Amino acid sequence: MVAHNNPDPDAIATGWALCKLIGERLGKPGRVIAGGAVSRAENRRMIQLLKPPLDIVDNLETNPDDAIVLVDCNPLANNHLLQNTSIRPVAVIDHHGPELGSFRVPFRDLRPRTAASATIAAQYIREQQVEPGSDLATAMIYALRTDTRTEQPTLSRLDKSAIAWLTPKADHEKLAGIENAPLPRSYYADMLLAMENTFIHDGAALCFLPQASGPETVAEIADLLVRCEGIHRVLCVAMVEGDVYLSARSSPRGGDANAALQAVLKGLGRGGGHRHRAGGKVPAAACDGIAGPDLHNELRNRWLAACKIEQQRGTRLVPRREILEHL
Ligand SMILES: [Mn+2]
Repeated sequence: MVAHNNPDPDAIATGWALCKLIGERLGKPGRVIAGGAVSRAENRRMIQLLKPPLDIVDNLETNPDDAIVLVDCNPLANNHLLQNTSIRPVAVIDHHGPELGSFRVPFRDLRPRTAASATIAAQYIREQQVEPGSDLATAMIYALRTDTRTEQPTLSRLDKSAIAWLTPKADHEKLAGIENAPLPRSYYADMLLAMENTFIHDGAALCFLPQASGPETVAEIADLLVRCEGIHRVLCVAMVEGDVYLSARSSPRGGDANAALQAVLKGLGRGGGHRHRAGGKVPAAACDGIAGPDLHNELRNRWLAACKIEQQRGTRLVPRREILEHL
Protein backbone atom coordinates (compact mmCIF):
# COMPACT_ATOMS: atom_id res chain seq x y z
CA MET A 1 0.00 0.00 0.00
CA VAL A 2 1.52 3.31 -0.97
CA ALA A 3 0.13 6.22 1.07
CA HIS A 4 0.73 9.90 0.39
CA ASN A 5 3.98 11.47 1.63
CA ASN A 6 4.00 12.70 5.24
CA PRO A 7 1.25 10.14 5.83
CA ASP A 8 -1.58 11.23 8.12
CA PRO A 9 -3.59 8.94 10.39
CA ASP A 10 -6.16 8.28 7.67
CA ALA A 11 -3.53 7.20 5.13
CA ILE A 12 -1.81 4.96 7.71
CA ALA A 13 -4.99 3.37 9.07
CA THR A 14 -6.48 2.77 5.62
CA GLY A 15 -3.28 1.15 4.34
CA TRP A 16 -3.07 -0.96 7.49
CA ALA A 17 -6.68 -2.16 7.15
CA LEU A 18 -6.03 -3.18 3.53
CA CYS A 19 -2.88 -5.09 4.61
CA LYS A 20 -4.99 -6.91 7.18
CA LEU A 21 -7.70 -7.71 4.62
CA ILE A 22 -5.25 -8.98 2.01
CA GLY A 23 -3.31 -10.91 4.66
CA GLU A 24 -6.36 -12.68 6.02
CA ARG A 25 -8.29 -13.24 2.80
CA LEU A 26 -5.50 -13.80 0.26
CA GLY A 27 -2.70 -14.90 2.58
CA LYS A 28 -0.33 -12.31 1.13
CA PRO A 29 1.89 -10.03 3.22
CA GLY A 30 1.61 -6.27 2.87
CA ARG A 31 3.17 -3.07 4.19
CA VAL A 32 2.19 0.59 4.21
CA ILE A 33 4.91 2.64 2.51
CA ALA A 34 5.24 6.41 2.22
CA GLY A 35 7.83 9.11 1.71
CA GLY A 36 8.48 12.18 3.83
CA ALA A 37 8.06 11.95 7.58
CA VAL A 38 5.51 11.75 10.36
CA SER A 39 6.12 14.83 12.45
CA ARG A 40 2.94 15.72 14.36
CA ALA A 41 3.43 14.62 17.97
CA GLU A 42 0.02 12.92 18.14
CA ASN A 43 0.70 10.94 14.97
CA ARG A 44 4.14 9.84 16.19
CA ARG A 45 2.46 8.67 19.40
CA MET A 46 -0.09 6.78 17.31
CA ILE A 47 2.76 4.88 15.62
CA GLN A 48 4.46 4.20 18.96
CA LEU A 49 1.34 2.90 20.69
CA LEU A 50 -0.42 1.07 17.85
CA LYS A 51 2.58 -0.14 15.76
CA PRO A 52 1.11 -0.03 12.25
CA PRO A 53 3.08 -1.92 9.53
CA LEU A 54 4.48 1.38 8.24
CA ASP A 55 7.78 2.04 6.42
CA ILE A 56 8.90 5.60 5.70
CA VAL A 57 11.33 5.44 2.77
CA ASP A 58 13.08 7.81 0.35
CA ASN A 59 12.50 5.72 -2.75
CA LEU A 60 10.08 2.95 -3.60
CA GLU A 61 11.81 -0.31 -4.43
CA THR A 62 9.50 -2.88 -5.96
CA ASN A 63 9.71 -6.47 -7.16
CA PRO A 64 7.98 -7.48 -10.41
CA ASP A 65 5.30 -9.47 -8.56
CA ASP A 66 4.43 -6.70 -6.07
CA ALA A 67 0.94 -5.26 -6.35
CA ILE A 68 0.83 -1.55 -5.52
CA VAL A 69 -2.33 -0.04 -4.05
CA LEU A 70 -2.43 3.73 -3.74
CA VAL A 71 -4.31 4.82 -0.60
CA ASP A 72 -5.68 8.21 0.51
CA CYS A 73 -4.37 9.90 -2.67
CA ASN A 74 -4.60 9.31 -6.42
CA PRO A 75 -2.08 8.82 -9.27
CA LEU A 76 -2.47 12.43 -10.49
CA ALA A 77 -1.51 13.95 -7.14
CA ASN A 78 2.14 14.88 -6.75
CA ASN A 79 2.50 13.89 -3.14
CA HIS A 80 3.35 10.20 -3.30
CA LEU A 81 6.22 7.88 -4.17
CA LEU A 82 4.76 6.80 -7.55
CA GLN A 83 5.15 10.35 -8.85
CA ASN A 84 7.77 10.48 -11.64
CA THR A 85 8.03 6.69 -11.80
CA SER A 86 6.63 4.24 -14.34
CA ILE A 87 5.04 2.16 -11.57
CA ARG A 88 1.31 1.66 -12.16
CA PRO A 89 -0.91 0.87 -9.17
CA VAL A 90 -3.38 -2.02 -9.44
CA ALA A 91 -5.88 -0.14 -7.30
CA VAL A 92 -6.60 3.34 -5.98
CA ILE A 93 -8.68 3.87 -2.83
CA ASP A 94 -9.26 7.48 -1.89
CA HIS A 95 -11.77 10.07 -0.72
CA HIS A 96 -10.10 13.23 -2.06
CA GLY A 97 -11.83 15.33 -4.66
CA PRO A 98 -11.24 14.64 -8.35
CA GLU A 99 -8.08 16.13 -9.83
CA LEU A 100 -8.03 17.53 -13.34
CA GLY A 101 -7.26 14.77 -15.81
CA SER A 102 -7.95 11.07 -15.81
CA PHE A 103 -6.01 7.90 -15.12
CA ARG A 104 -6.39 4.23 -15.95
CA VAL A 105 -6.21 1.68 -13.20
CA PRO A 106 -7.67 -1.84 -12.93
CA PHE A 107 -9.58 -1.08 -9.70
CA ARG A 108 -10.65 2.24 -8.27
CA ASP A 109 -12.83 3.23 -5.34
CA LEU A 110 -12.99 7.02 -5.14
CA ARG A 111 -15.60 8.46 -2.80
CA PRO A 112 -15.21 12.21 -2.27
CA ARG A 113 -18.37 12.29 -0.12
CA THR A 114 -16.78 10.02 2.45
CA ALA A 115 -15.13 11.80 5.39
CA ALA A 116 -12.14 9.47 5.52
CA SER A 117 -10.55 6.73 3.41
CA ALA A 118 -10.70 4.64 6.60
CA THR A 119 -14.48 4.48 6.19
CA ILE A 120 -14.05 2.74 2.83
CA ALA A 121 -11.52 0.30 4.33
CA ALA A 122 -13.85 -0.34 7.30
CA GLN A 123 -16.61 -1.29 4.89
CA TYR A 124 -14.29 -3.76 3.10
CA ILE A 125 -13.12 -5.54 6.23
CA ARG A 126 -16.59 -5.61 7.71
CA GLU A 127 -18.06 -7.14 4.54
CA GLN A 128 -15.28 -9.72 4.51
CA GLN A 129 -15.82 -10.46 8.21
CA VAL A 130 -12.23 -9.63 9.11
CA GLU A 131 -11.80 -8.62 12.76
CA PRO A 132 -9.58 -5.50 12.92
CA GLY A 133 -8.36 -6.07 16.50
CA SER A 134 -8.14 -3.23 18.98
CA ASP A 135 -5.02 -1.45 17.68
CA LEU A 136 -6.22 -1.24 14.07
CA ALA A 137 -9.73 -0.25 15.21
CA THR A 138 -8.16 2.50 17.34
CA ALA A 139 -6.11 3.72 14.37
CA MET A 140 -9.23 3.81 12.18
CA ILE A 141 -11.26 5.74 14.77
CA TYR A 142 -8.37 8.18 15.18
CA ALA A 143 -8.23 8.54 11.36
CA LEU A 144 -11.91 9.47 11.29
CA ARG A 145 -11.47 11.88 14.19
CA THR A 146 -8.56 13.71 12.55
CA ASP A 147 -10.10 13.86 9.07
CA THR A 148 -13.27 15.42 10.52
CA ARG A 149 -11.51 18.04 12.64
CA THR A 150 -13.64 20.96 11.41
CA GLU A 151 -16.40 23.06 12.88
CA GLN A 152 -19.21 21.33 11.00
CA PRO A 153 -17.93 17.99 9.74
CA THR A 154 -20.16 16.28 7.21
CA LEU A 155 -20.31 12.63 8.09
CA SER A 156 -21.99 10.41 5.54
CA ARG A 157 -24.24 7.54 6.59
CA LEU A 158 -21.34 5.20 5.83
CA ASP A 159 -18.92 7.20 8.04
CA LYS A 160 -21.36 7.02 10.95
CA SER A 161 -21.84 3.32 10.47
CA ALA A 162 -18.04 2.78 10.41
CA ILE A 163 -17.68 4.77 13.65
CA ALA A 164 -20.46 2.77 15.32
CA TRP A 165 -18.86 -0.52 14.25
CA LEU A 166 -15.30 0.41 15.23
CA THR A 167 -15.96 2.27 18.52
CA PRO A 168 -16.56 -0.78 20.76
CA LYS A 169 -13.48 -2.47 19.26
CA ALA A 170 -11.11 0.48 19.87
CA ASP A 171 -8.83 0.97 22.88
CA HIS A 172 -10.05 4.29 24.28
CA GLU A 173 -7.17 4.57 26.73
CA LYS A 174 -4.65 4.42 23.90
CA LEU A 175 -6.81 6.86 21.93
CA ALA A 176 -6.68 9.38 24.79
CA GLY A 177 -2.92 8.79 25.05
CA ILE A 178 -2.54 9.63 21.34
CA GLU A 179 -4.69 12.74 21.49
CA ASN A 180 -2.77 14.06 24.51
CA ALA A 181 0.73 13.18 23.30
CA PRO A 182 3.58 15.13 24.93
CA LEU A 183 4.61 18.09 22.79
CA PRO A 184 8.24 19.11 22.11
CA ARG A 185 9.47 22.63 22.98
CA SER A 186 9.79 23.31 19.24
CA TYR A 187 5.98 23.10 19.01
CA TYR A 188 5.66 26.11 21.31
CA ALA A 189 8.39 27.95 19.38
CA ASP A 190 6.40 27.43 16.16
CA MET A 191 3.21 28.62 17.88
CA LEU A 192 4.87 31.74 19.30
CA LEU A 193 6.29 32.67 15.90
CA ALA A 194 2.93 31.94 14.28
CA MET A 195 0.91 34.16 16.64
CA GLU A 196 3.35 37.01 16.01
CA ASN A 197 3.23 36.51 12.24
CA THR A 198 -0.53 36.25 11.69
CA PHE A 199 -2.37 39.09 9.98
CA ILE A 200 -6.10 39.42 9.38
CA HIS A 201 -7.48 40.74 6.11
CA ASP A 202 -11.29 41.02 6.22
CA GLY A 203 -12.08 37.78 8.03
CA ALA A 204 -9.17 35.95 6.43
CA ALA A 205 -6.00 35.09 8.34
CA LEU A 206 -2.56 34.84 6.74
CA CYS A 207 0.38 33.39 8.61
CA PHE A 208 3.93 33.25 7.22
CA LEU A 209 6.65 31.41 9.07
CA PRO A 210 10.21 31.99 7.85
CA GLN A 211 11.00 28.62 9.44
CA ALA A 212 9.15 25.80 11.16
CA SER A 213 10.16 22.59 12.90
CA GLY A 214 8.38 20.32 10.39
CA PRO A 215 6.01 20.23 7.43
CA GLU A 216 2.97 19.49 9.58
CA THR A 217 3.34 22.71 11.57
CA VAL A 218 1.38 24.62 8.92
CA ALA A 219 -1.58 22.27 9.35
CA GLU A 220 -1.55 22.57 13.14
CA ILE A 221 -1.47 26.36 13.00
CA ALA A 222 -4.17 26.51 10.33
CA ASP A 223 -6.39 24.24 12.47
CA LEU A 224 -5.93 26.59 15.41
CA LEU A 225 -6.50 29.82 13.48
CA VAL A 226 -9.67 28.73 11.72
CA ARG A 227 -11.26 28.29 15.14
CA CYS A 228 -10.80 32.00 15.89
CA GLU A 229 -14.09 33.91 16.06
CA GLY A 230 -14.55 36.11 13.02
CA ILE A 231 -11.96 34.25 10.92
CA HIS A 232 -13.44 32.30 8.02
CA ARG A 233 -10.42 31.58 5.86
CA VAL A 234 -6.85 30.73 6.76
CA LEU A 235 -3.65 30.31 4.79
CA CYS A 236 -0.55 29.28 6.67
CA VAL A 237 2.82 29.13 4.88
CA ALA A 238 6.16 27.95 6.28
CA MET A 239 9.65 27.30 5.00
CA VAL A 240 11.05 23.93 6.02
CA GLU A 241 14.53 23.11 4.71
CA GLY A 242 14.08 25.22 1.58
CA ASP A 243 10.68 23.83 0.64
CA VAL A 244 7.55 25.90 1.20
CA TYR A 245 4.57 24.19 2.81
CA LEU A 246 1.06 25.61 2.68
CA SER A 247 -2.10 24.77 4.54
CA ALA A 248 -5.53 26.31 3.87
CA ARG A 249 -8.71 26.10 5.92
CA SER A 250 -12.18 27.56 5.68
CA SER A 251 -15.06 27.75 8.12
CA PRO A 252 -18.56 26.64 7.01
CA ARG A 253 -19.13 30.10 5.54
CA GLY A 254 -15.59 30.59 4.29
CA GLY A 255 -15.93 29.12 0.79
CA ASP A 256 -13.74 26.55 -0.89
CA ALA A 257 -10.29 26.41 0.75
CA ASN A 258 -8.98 23.86 -1.75
CA ALA A 259 -9.96 25.97 -4.78
CA ALA A 260 -8.26 29.04 -3.25
CA LEU A 261 -5.12 27.01 -2.50
CA GLN A 262 -5.00 25.64 -6.07
CA ALA A 263 -5.08 29.25 -7.35
CA VAL A 264 -2.18 30.13 -5.03
CA LEU A 265 -0.12 27.12 -6.17
CA LYS A 266 -0.73 27.44 -9.92
CA GLY A 267 2.59 27.09 -11.76
CA LEU A 268 4.56 26.96 -8.48
CA GLY A 269 3.66 23.71 -6.81
CA ARG A 270 0.80 21.32 -6.17
CA GLY A 271 -1.49 20.24 -3.44
CA GLY A 272 -4.84 18.74 -2.70
CA GLY A 273 -7.52 18.35 -0.11
CA HIS A 274 -11.14 19.06 0.57
CA ARG A 275 -13.52 22.01 0.62
CA HIS A 276 -12.55 23.06 4.15
CA ARG A 277 -9.05 21.57 4.53
CA ALA A 278 -6.25 21.52 1.97
CA GLY A 279 -2.47 21.42 1.86
CA GLY A 280 0.30 21.82 -0.68
CA LYS A 281 3.98 22.35 -1.30
CA VAL A 282 6.20 24.56 -3.42
CA PRO A 283 9.44 22.59 -3.87
CA ALA A 284 12.73 24.37 -3.22
CA ALA A 285 13.59 24.22 -6.95
CA ALA A 286 10.50 26.28 -7.84
CA CYS A 287 11.52 28.98 -5.33
CA ASP A 288 15.01 29.22 -6.84
CA GLY A 289 15.89 32.78 -7.68
CA ILE A 290 12.83 34.17 -5.90
CA ALA A 291 13.84 36.10 -2.81
CA GLY A 292 11.91 35.21 0.36
CA PRO A 293 9.92 38.48 0.56
CA ASP A 294 8.98 38.27 -3.14
CA LEU A 295 7.60 34.78 -2.74
CA HIS A 296 5.80 35.88 0.40
CA ASN A 297 4.19 38.81 -1.48
CA GLU A 298 3.32 36.67 -4.48
CA LEU A 299 1.60 34.01 -2.36
CA ARG A 300 -0.25 36.65 -0.33
CA ASN A 301 -1.48 38.52 -3.42
CA ARG A 302 -2.62 35.32 -5.10
CA TRP A 303 -4.49 34.19 -2.04
CA LEU A 304 -6.19 37.53 -1.38
CA ALA A 305 -7.24 37.58 -5.05
CA ALA A 306 -8.53 33.98 -4.88
CA CYS A 307 -10.59 34.90 -1.78
CA LYS A 308 -11.74 38.17 -3.44
CA ILE A 309 -10.41 40.21 -0.51
CA GLU A 310 -9.64 43.86 -1.16
CA GLN A 311 -8.05 44.79 2.18
CA GLN A 312 -4.37 44.60 1.21
CA ARG A 313 -2.97 45.73 4.56
CA GLY A 314 -3.65 43.26 7.31
CA THR A 315 -4.05 43.90 11.02
CA ARG A 316 -2.25 41.81 13.60
CA LEU A 317 -4.08 38.85 15.16
CA VAL A 318 -2.70 39.86 18.56
CA PRO A 319 -1.29 43.36 18.80
CA ARG A 320 1.09 43.17 21.77
CA ARG A 321 0.30 46.73 22.77
CA GLU A 322 -3.41 45.97 23.18
CA ILE A 323 -2.78 42.94 25.42
CA LEU A 324 -0.65 45.02 27.76
CA GLU A 325 -3.18 47.88 27.83
CA HIS A 326 -5.77 45.50 29.27
CA LEU A 327 -3.60 44.58 32.24
MN1 LIG B 1 -7.90 11.15 4.30
